[in-house]
Amino acid sequence: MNLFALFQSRFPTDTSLPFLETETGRSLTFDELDQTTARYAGLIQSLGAVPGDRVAVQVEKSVESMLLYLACLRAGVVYLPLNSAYRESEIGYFLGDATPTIFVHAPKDTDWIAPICQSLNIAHRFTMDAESKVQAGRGDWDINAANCPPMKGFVPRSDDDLAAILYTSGTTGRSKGAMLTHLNLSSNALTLHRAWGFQPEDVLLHTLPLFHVHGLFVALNTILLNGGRMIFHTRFDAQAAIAAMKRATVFMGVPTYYTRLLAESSFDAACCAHLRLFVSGSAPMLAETFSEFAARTGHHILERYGMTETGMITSNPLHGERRGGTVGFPLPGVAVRIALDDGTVAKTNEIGHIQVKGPNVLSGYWQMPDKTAEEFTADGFFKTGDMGLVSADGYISIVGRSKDLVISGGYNVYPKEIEMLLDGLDGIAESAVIGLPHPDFGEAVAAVVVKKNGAGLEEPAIIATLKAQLANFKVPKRVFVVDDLPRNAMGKVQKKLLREQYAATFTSK
Ligand code: MCA
Ligand code: AMP
Repeated sequence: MNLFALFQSRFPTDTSLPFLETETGRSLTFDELDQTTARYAGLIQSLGAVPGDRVAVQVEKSVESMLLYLACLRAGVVYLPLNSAYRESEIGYFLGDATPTIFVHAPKDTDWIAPICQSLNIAHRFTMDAESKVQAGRGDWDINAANCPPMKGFVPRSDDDLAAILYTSGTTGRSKGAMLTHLNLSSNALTLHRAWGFQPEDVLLHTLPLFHVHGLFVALNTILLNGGRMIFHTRFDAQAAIAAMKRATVFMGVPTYYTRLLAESSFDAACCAHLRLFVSGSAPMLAETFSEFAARTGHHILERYGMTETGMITSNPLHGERRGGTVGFPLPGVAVRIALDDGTVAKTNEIGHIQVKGPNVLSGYWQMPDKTAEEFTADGFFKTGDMGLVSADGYISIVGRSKDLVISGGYNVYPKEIEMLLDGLDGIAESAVIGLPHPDFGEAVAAVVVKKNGAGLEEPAIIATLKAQLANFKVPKRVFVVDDLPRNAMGKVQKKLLREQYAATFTSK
């Protein structure tokens, strides 16, 4: 079934009711949602985009950006959201790889985006403004859509048809487009909606970005299935979130959101009196955060675990013990196993590779059949790259990663991508990029570099050079210059030693 049609089937009978309200007091009714997505879908069709074509979008979070996602589902095209922090070379790669028919971007980026689109022969390029602008959502996308005949109904799609492609970086430094079908998204949203006990009176406080799985599929799809309603903030701001909690029943965030809430001295049980559920994921939550939150508010944060490729895999229970430091149980319909190196299944409390199978798991990586085959076992389980164990009473804990990955403030950073850029800089002989404990972001990116012949760029210049080429959250917050990188007998850089050596960099103040 087309996922948009599934959402629509859950909308209230009285479609003049509001679906969302923003922090600036703007509201959007179900009627308006229907009419605008019909016009957007009409524009998509009138541009000649057919089911399966990609529509790439790199804009700031706004009501209109959310409606554009829904319009893509409605028109049967493949939605391809891109983090608004991505820079020229990152966007060039994604557009070149995904070859979208339409690209919608922020007006402020036109100078560097227009030449990329021209060189890649992207047929249609439009702009969409940020929510904070006076005419929210206005840009030439909205102006063109206003004159377009609205689409009636929706384009039928079957379970296996693609709904979205989301790029995730890889340990080889080359990003892969995870192909997600209508079934992948609908099955996971239906599962979460049930598992987290959504009721008609729920109100979701949405403060997450809309270009990654957490904000787009976990939060938004679930509340759409619930037939609304949502308080919509364009970014996470702890004080604004606390103020909005008076009217919300459910909140979802990455661990950094919770540490920032706890850093507000005014944040207490009274602020959360209206809420029934706090959900955390995308990165490990420290046990201290879990217990401090419980002590301060009386709420036990429900931690869950997932991936771009799989949607949500496990969750702590809604009813029953939510255990800090664990990610709970496999979600209904999702098979999870802990495999040892030899392929056998681990015993209780034995650490192994987390593997997953179910209707939530991606259909493959865009135009990378070999990479897709590598990431699945012979019996069809997806290899997450996370290491974990199952306790005697069934709780799963993530204890590490077999993939070289840093998660900073909920965003994934693959060291290889940054090391390749560093190694290409004049005067750098080699580099190692690591994640170090950080009080705000959980982990922060740092680089250790060896200069060629002792000469070349210093830390500020290296950081400035990387800032021009990389999304800001990937840029190392510190660069250490050393004479040699520690290596083992096989010649492999020993990142563990570097992580130990620089462990106190961000925490010792
Ligand atoms: C911003 N900065 C960061 C990050 N965000 N540095 C490291 N890590 C970050 N995550 C830097 C900027 O480069 C800038 O540095 C400075 O911090 C201030 O930027 P600003 O934009 O003002 O920061 P912010 O608005 O306070 O953002 C921090 C944030 C945000 C609220 C934690 O990063 C965020 O919303 N993260 C959520 C990510 C997310 O949705 N992840 C889900 C992925 P400078 O001044 O030097 O330029 S989905 C997923 O992982 C799976 C599927 C799952 O399980 O959910
Ligand atoms: P992404 O590539 O953005 O989909 O990130 C997926 C990765 O985030 C997973 O493979 C895990 O390493 C990590 N992750 C997500 N949720 C959690 C969690 N609750 N605890 C620990 N790691 C998590």
